[in-house]
Amino acid sequence: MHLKTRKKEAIKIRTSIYNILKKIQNYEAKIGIIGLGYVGLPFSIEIAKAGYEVFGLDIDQFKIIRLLASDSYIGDVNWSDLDKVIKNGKFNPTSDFSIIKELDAVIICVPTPLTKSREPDMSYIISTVEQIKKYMHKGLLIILESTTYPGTTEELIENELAKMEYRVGEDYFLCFSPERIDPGNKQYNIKNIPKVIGGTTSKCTELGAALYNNVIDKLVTVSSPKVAEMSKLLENTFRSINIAFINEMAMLCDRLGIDIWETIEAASSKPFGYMRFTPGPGIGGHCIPIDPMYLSWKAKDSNFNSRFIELAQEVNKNMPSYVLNKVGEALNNVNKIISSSKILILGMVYKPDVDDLRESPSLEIYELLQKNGALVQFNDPYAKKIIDQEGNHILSIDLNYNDLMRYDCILLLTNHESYNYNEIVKNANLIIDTRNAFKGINSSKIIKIGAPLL
Ligand code: SAJ
Repeated sequence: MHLKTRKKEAIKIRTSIYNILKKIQNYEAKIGIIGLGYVGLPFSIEIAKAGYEVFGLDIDQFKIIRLLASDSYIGDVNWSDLDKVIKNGKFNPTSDFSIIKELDAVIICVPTPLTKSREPDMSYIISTVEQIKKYMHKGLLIILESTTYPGTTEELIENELAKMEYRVGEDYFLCFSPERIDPGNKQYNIKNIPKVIGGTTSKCTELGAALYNNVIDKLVTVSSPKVAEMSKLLENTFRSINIAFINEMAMLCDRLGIDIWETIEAASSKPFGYMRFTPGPGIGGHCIPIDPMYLSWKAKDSNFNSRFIELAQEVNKNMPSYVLNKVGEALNNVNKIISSSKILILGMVYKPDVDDLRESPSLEIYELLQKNGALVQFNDPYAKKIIDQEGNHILSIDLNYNDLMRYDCILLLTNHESYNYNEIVKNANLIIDTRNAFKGINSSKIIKIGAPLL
C-alpha cells in the first residue's frame, strides 16, 4: 500500500476509534448481550441501569417472552429492576440476531459446558460467532465472557473474522472478560466485583475498558485475552483443588478420630497464610466442577499433565460415596442397615439458598441411597422437584418437623438458612450432617462427616 494511502487509512482508523470511544463514553453506544442466562441477564440489567440501550439476544423464545413480561427466571434478578428497564426501553430482549448490524458492541455470555466425554463443548460459542459473522460490520466491539480455555478468543473469534478480512484492532475490537458472578452472594454483585478485561490490542482494551468502566466499579486490565481467560480458570481451579484438599483432610480426620470442623476452626484463627475451606458432600454448580476440566484439557493439548486438577476432580467426585459409607456406618451403629431404612435428604441444590441443581452432589447421593435399597425422600425449598436417572419426576416433600421421627435418618446435604436446626434435632432419630449445619447443638443423634462416630 502506498505511503499516502497508508497514512489516509491510519487516519480513518484513528477517527473511527475516536468516534466509537466518544459514543461509549457518552452512553450513546448500543450494546448487545448474547445469552440471557445467570450471567447475561444480570449484566444486561446492570448495563441498562447505567444508561445504555441494551439488546438482550437469546435463541430461547420462551426467555424473551418472559422478559418482555418483566418475568425474571434468574434468582439474583429481581422483578422491579427488570420491569424498570423494560418499561423505560433501555433493555430490549429479542431473538432477532440481525439487530447486531446496528450494535456498537456485543458481549457473549453463552454456556461453555462439557461434552459427554468431559471435554470443552465450544458449540455455543461457535454458533454465536456464526451469527455475529452474518451481521458483522466495521467498528464493532466484541467481548467474550464465557469461561473457557486460554486461546479461545483468538482461535474462535479473531481467526474466524480474519477469514472475512476483518483486522482486529482496526476494523473491529476484541476482548475477553471473565464473569465472576457468585449466585446468591448478598455482599458481592456484578457492579462491585472487580472485573478483569484483556484486549487483543491496546485499542481493543481501551474500548472494552471504556464501556465496562461506565458499568463496573473496579476494572483490572491485562495485556491479552489469554491472560484474562487463564485468570478465571486459575481462580476456579484454585477453589476446586482447595475444596478437594479439605475433603481429603475430612476423610483423614474421620479415620484418625479427630473432628475436622473443630480443626478448621483452630487453623482459621491464623490471621495470615491460611484460607478457610470446608468439607461437603461434593462440589456442584456450573463452574467449580467444570472450569478446571477446561484447564486440564488445554494442558493435555499442550502435552502437559496437570496432576493437581485431575486429583482434585477425583477426590471431589468421590465425596458422595464417602457420604454413603458414613450413612451406612451411622445406621449400623443403631443396628440398622441402609437397605431397610427410610431416609430424608434435606437440601438437593448444590449450595445454600440458591435455586440451582446443576451438578449437585445431592442428586448422586439420592441415586446411591436408592440403589442401596433405602426408601429415600427429599425436601428442598429451592427445588420443588428433581428428575432421577430413570427420568422419574420426584417431588420435594413438605417439611413437617413432627414427621421427622418417621425416618430412620435425616441426611443434611445443603444447609439452607430456612431450616430450623433445633426442631430437626428435637424430632429426628438420627442425623448425618455434611455441612456442620448443627454447629453449637450437642446431641448424640448428630453424626458429622469428617468426625468420628460419637
Ligand atoms: N464448596 C465446598 N467447600 C467450600 C466451598 C465450596 O464444598 O469450602 C462447594 C459448594 O458447596 C458448591 C461448590 O463447592 O457445591 C462450589 O461452591 P462455590 O461457592 O464456588 O459456588 P459457585 O460455583 O456458585 O460460585 C462460584 C464463585 N464462588 C466463590 O467465589 C465463593 C466463584 O467460584 C466463581 O466466581 C463463580 O462460581 C463462577 O461463576 O465462576
